[in-house]
Amino acid sequence: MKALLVITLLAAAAGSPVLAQEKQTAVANFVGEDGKQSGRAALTASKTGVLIELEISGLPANKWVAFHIHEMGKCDAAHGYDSAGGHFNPDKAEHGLLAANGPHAGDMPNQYVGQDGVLRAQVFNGMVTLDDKNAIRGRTLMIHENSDDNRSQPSGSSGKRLACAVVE
Ligand SMILES: [Cu+2]
Repeated sequence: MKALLVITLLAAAAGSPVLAQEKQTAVANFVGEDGKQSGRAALTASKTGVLIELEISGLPANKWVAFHIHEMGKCDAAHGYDSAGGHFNPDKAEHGLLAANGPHAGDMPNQYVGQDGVLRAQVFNGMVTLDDKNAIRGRTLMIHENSDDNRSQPSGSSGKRLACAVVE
């Protein structure tokens, strides 16, 4: 009888919306080149990947820019965000969504910055999770100054790192 009660309580806890939400969502606050907050992302896990909704201001207007997940969870503006390391690449693949032996799990399509210098996008990455296999919680989202050519090594000639956010 006691065992049955324990099982019932565990089941109730597992079904709790509060606990479920803790596992399935994350946020990331972007900092720009000057180290000041410049945007935000909301991340939601699904059965097959992670949806990333983002809005970032202060970017070069009317331009395609690269968007990646980088490996290390640190955004140090003073050193051009080198602190974030290379792309998140758990499978040791080549860089590039169109590369023969790619892509990195952290590779994602280029995004367009509007005339107001604001990037607004919803991007789905089916190669990662928030907390399970290929987890990205504790890693970084990165915007570069140029578009990614989707092929060249190691990072698609995407240039300087303009905005960085740790997934929390
Ligand atoms: Cu990058």
